[in-house]
Amino acid sequence: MGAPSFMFSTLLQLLFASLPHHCTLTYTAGGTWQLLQKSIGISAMHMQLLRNDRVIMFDRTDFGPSNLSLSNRKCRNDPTDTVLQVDCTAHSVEYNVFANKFRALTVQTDVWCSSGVIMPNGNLVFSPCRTCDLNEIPNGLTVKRWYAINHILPDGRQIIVSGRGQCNYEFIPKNIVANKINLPFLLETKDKGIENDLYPFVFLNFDGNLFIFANNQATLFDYEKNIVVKKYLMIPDGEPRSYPSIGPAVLLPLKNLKASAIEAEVLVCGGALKGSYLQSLKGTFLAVLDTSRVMGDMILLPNGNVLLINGTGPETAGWEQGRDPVMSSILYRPDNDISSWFEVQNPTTIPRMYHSTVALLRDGRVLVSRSNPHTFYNFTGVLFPTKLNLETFSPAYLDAKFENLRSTIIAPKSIGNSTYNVEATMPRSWNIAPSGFYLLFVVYQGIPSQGIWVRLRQY
Ligand SMILES: *[C@@H]1O[C@H](CO)[C@@H](O)[C@H](O)[C@H]1NC(C)=O
Ligand SMILES: *[C@@H]1O[C@H](CO)[C@@H](O)[C@H](O)[C@H]1NC(C)=O
Ligand SMILES: *[C@H]1O[C@H](CO)[C@@H](O)[C@H](O)[C@H]1NC(C)=O
Ligand SMILES: *[C@H]1O[C@H](CO)[C@@H](O)[C@H](O)[C@H]1NC(C)=O
Repeated sequence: MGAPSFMFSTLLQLLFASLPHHCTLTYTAGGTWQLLQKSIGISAMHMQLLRNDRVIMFDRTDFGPSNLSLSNRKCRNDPTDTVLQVDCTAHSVEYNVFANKFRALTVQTDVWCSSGVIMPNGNLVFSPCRTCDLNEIPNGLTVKRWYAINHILPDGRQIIVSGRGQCNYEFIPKNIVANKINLPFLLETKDKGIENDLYPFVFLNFDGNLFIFANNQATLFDYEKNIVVKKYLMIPDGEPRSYPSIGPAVLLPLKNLKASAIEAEVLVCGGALKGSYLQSLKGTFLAVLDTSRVMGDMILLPNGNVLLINGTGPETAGWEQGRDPVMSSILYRPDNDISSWFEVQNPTTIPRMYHSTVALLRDGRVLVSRSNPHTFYNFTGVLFPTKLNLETFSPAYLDAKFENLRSTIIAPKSIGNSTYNVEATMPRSWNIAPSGFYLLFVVYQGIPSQGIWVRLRQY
């Protein structure tokens, strides 16, 4: 894989999925749910799969004890914590996917409203290993950022965008001069009195620019020159999609990578009406934004479909104000005809409200955890009790009836009678796939193999 030496025409489209009013939902009752752990002791606000098939999960630390002891490890000692100054419980765990086991990790600073990204060497905040623990970097950022977003860049750096009161961005490793750079787009999209520039949706476009979506509009941004390359039309109803309206977004699979003009599409799904949170505090639930749901999670599956999972009905996002948990996940199949884009999957029994998380695993299952609309861990006397459990959703492609279609990736040497040589073309640009670890799947007739970890690196 060489250095990027070509230009694609820039054609980034926004796709707004509207459910259920504009599109037909197909009921396929696909997929199965499995409870993996009744309690992992913490409620996993953030989850990240690592290259050793372990998932790092963490929660905030400032709400008192969790349900998992730190055992003989160093207790957290924070004189400024208003709830518990010496805390000997864990707020982070490492989950071993294939052993279905977890162990406590130590997190000393409050990671509430944080964000993270895997670096090209496969490290999150630390090198994944069997026994190591989190290693915190003092003053890792130039400014304090709550609700920021990170993205890996073609050259291996990461960019961190937004944060409360921060209409700017910065890099890790830090720029030697002026690491904090203004991003006026975040200021322009702000509604009065509402911090809707938080957790913006950020994707790397194939032309090297960043696609940034905040509130109800998007821009294509050149972060090196600090210039707006393109402004997209405001979404048709003008209602907010990003935080605090909390509709998720996903970059759909890039196709025709060999063609001279490729097209990138970002799917934004969900969101709540402007002001709905404040209204709900006064007891009024504005149930009108007909874009599916809020606080859902979206995840790209190996076969290019998107799973929409978790969340609540369309009234409002955030804290105790969520109602009507949506129990059935929905599969979005972009290659289908528009009449069968959305398929409702089998429901489960556990509502996933504020702060739920999902992660795709190497075997094609989707890990689902957490739901905690409360400031504390409240297990009784509340509408939606705090969930400390862990479960998986297995999309229908994992059904036993598809076993005969499932490919197996074997070591290149053992090519034998019933095996095939598959030729894979690496993306030609680091913009499309920045160096790092990737899951590689072979998909045959929509049925993915188990993934293997591959590493793309620049020499
Ligand atoms: C967490 O611990 C509390 C207090 O010991 C207990 O009441 C509760 O059942 C535990 N919850 C879970 C999900 O383990
Ligand atoms: C939630 O838990 C906290 C801490 O244990 C407690 O102070 C609070 O009253 C609980 N809230 C409810 C609604 O039970
Ligand atoms: C979210 O995931 C949980 C997993 O427990 C499930 O119970 C719930 O039904 C899911 N919600 C949606 C909208 O699919
Ligand atoms: C090839 O076929 C033989 C006999 O049918 C079988 O024993 C062997 O395991 C097969 N090898 C592979 C790699 O599938």
